[in-house]
Amino acid sequence: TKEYATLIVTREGKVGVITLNRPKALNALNSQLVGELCEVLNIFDKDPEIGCIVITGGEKSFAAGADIKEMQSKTSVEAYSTAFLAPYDTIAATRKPIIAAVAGYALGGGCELAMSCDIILAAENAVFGQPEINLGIMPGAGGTQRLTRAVGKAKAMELCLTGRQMRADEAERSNLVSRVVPVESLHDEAMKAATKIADFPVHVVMMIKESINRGFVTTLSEGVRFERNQFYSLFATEDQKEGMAAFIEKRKPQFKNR
Ligand code: CO8
Repeated sequence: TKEYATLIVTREGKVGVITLNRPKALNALNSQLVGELCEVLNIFDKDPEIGCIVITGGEKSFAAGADIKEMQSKTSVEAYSTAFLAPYDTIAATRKPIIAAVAGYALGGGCELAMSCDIILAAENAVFGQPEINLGIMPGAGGTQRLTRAVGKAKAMELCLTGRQMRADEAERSNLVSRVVPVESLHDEAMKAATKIADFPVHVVMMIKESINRGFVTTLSEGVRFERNQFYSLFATEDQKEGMAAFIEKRKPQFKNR
């Protein structure tokens, strides 16, 4: 893989790992980092060898938000005409699952980045928040929307309106994160989950992700109908025949599309 200025990109088996790497700025998300991140996500998404993606940061900071030094002098005309935050749509549009493995700060755009992923795994020292109000702005990359869907209105309002930061245990209680693990095992736990996912047929994994996400943008009955049609379509696949035959023959399935 090519070298990136703001990321460390590796492949561990079928898992693509992206480590945000601007430690001196606590991984503040400048436009170069976000551009590189989108580029790598596109590469992994298209690569048939890759079944799952992990995005992580450092031990002290996952990402401390958008780069304030870069944003400071922006005008609203500039922000609008260059579609400043549009790259965030690329992250959410990635079709393969992304695990955010979060240690330390996930603030502002950092919290929004984690929430654009599919599973958030938190280290015990993780801190989540939308502190934009302290800067005279508001969340701009989905914070008011995704945080509310994850933790409910009262807590999202409180976090966005006061800028209060929430620690890992509270984030777990509030359903923002799937699990909390010790800092030193964050990488291994993320890799274990990602490897497990990447060993399943890629098309099934992608369909499950798409189906769950569809539920957020449509009604329950449309979501259920969408799910059902995808379910039916899987009976046209070799992996369905293999998966069920293997169960009945009491052996491990040898999936094709993985
Ligand atoms: N942008 C730029 N630089 C930053 C940022 C940031 N968000 N966060 C930290 N840094 C820099 C500091 O300026 C400092 O640099 P220097 O050494 O040159 O002074 C270095 O990182 C270390 O930071 P601190 O000395 O402040 O470290 P502390 O351990 O004392 O504090 C904190 C850590 C609490 C995380 C503190 O750095 C902080 O409050 N950071 C800002 C958090 C914040 O407000 N984030 C929200 C930003 S706004 C935003 O995200 C809008 C979302 C829009 C969508 C996203 C688009 C990409």
